[in-house]
Amino acid sequence: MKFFPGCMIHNRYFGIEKSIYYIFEKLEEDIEPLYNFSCCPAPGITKSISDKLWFEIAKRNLNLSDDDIITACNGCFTTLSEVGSTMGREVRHVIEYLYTDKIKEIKRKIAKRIPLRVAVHYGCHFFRPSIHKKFVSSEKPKILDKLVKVIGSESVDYRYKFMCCGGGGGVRASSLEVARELLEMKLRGIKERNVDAIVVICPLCLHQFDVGQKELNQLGKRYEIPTIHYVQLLAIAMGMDIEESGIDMHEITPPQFMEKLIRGESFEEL
Ligand code: 9S8
Ligand code: 9S8
Ligand code: COM
Repeated sequence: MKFFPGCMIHNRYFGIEKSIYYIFEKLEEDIEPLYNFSCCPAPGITKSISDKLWFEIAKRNLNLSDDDIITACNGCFTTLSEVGSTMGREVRHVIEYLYTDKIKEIKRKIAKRIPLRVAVHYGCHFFRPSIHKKFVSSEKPKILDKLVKVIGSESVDYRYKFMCCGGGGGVRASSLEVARELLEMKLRGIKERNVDAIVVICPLCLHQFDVGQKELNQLGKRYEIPTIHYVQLLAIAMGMDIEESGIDMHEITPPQFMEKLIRGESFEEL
């Protein structure tokens, strides 16, 4: 299996990459980096400029290896799985892989439970459009809610749970005001439910929730909800050092959250 990190994980959120290697080692599954990759290219931006450019660059990335490819970014998953399907190649999102192939194994490899109340955010490209995402419900997916439960956390529903975070499709890059408005709609719904954290499965969603809250706070708002990629949370639950997960590089890291991550709940306490 080859891991395709894409631009954001490779350059900014490498704790996500480290977490994946840690998880795969614990699961005794082989995984290697895909060398010489370029931007996938991003579906919301490149595809809207040129279908052909989008297709050809994705094809080059896929042709770098004959192995199965796995990704932890929703945008990369959309591009590579859609182009891959025309070439007879299967590309998987790590969350779908962990849920479908490894959920029992994960249960056995948890070193400490992490009892948090969390708001999960799927992100558009994981489950839409339904014609390309047949493995999951495009109306009301449950995969992530169930994966969160496996590590001892509780997933709570909130307003606009299945709405876009406002970061993708070039919105954050081209129109920060619109991106902020969408983000705040989500954040208000999440804040009402009084959660410990937001759990995402895409580095751009992570960026939008984390850096986006900091930007809102600079405008006089008050949001302090930490955001974490599911693989970071899982790696910590499997025993990885919190520093390795890269969470301390995120903007919003309230001490009480960090403590809960470190402490967890060992099985003896249960
Ligand atoms: S690569 Fe370049 S911009 Fe991005 S992170 Fe995920 S989607 Fe694919
Ligand atoms: S939601 Fe709507 S387009 Fe997306 S996948 Fe990640 S970034 Fe957040
Ligand atoms: C979002 C990717 S994960 S893109 O901005 O829509 O291309």
